[in-house]
Amino acid sequence: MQRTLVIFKPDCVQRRLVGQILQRFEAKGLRIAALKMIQVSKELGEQHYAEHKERPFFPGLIRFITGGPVVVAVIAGPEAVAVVRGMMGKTSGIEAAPGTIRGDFSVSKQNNLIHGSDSPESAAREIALWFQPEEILDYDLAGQDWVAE
Ligand code: DGI
Repeated sequence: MQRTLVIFKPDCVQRRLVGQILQRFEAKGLRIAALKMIQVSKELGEQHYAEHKERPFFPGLIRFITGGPVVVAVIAGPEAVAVVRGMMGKTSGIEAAPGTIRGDFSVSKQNNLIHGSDSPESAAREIALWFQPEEILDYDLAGQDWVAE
């Protein structure tokens, strides 16, 4: 069982797509381990995207991620990091394959609806940044044996 951080970005909330996209993760057989809506501060946005600090798009990216509320989740399941990345598709919605979240709902590189951690190491860092340990729940799901062995 692995955990990954998923952010339903401000464009996702504004376009009323949170439910539809969250549903894809549930239908896949992944599990919601934590979920909340927050207004991202400039400080949190800059910490989250620290690796892009020197990139020309960084100021716009911070304006975007702080531009409206987000829904943030910890999603858990077998190989959850890679499974969620695959479901998201390429960064640019123009290049992302049909059938992926970005491929189906985005035509933008910045307004690409969703963030998913890119490695187990990033997931650990990002989950600690966005959630307190007591906000993340471990629980049994009825019928789990029918989802994965
Ligand atoms: O992990 P991803 O979200 O697929 O992509 P990433 O970690 O390389 O970049 C983080 C976010 O930064 C991405 O979701 C959108 C934004 N971004 C990345 N490259 C560009 C960009 N935004 C603009 N405007 N232009 C870019 O080239």
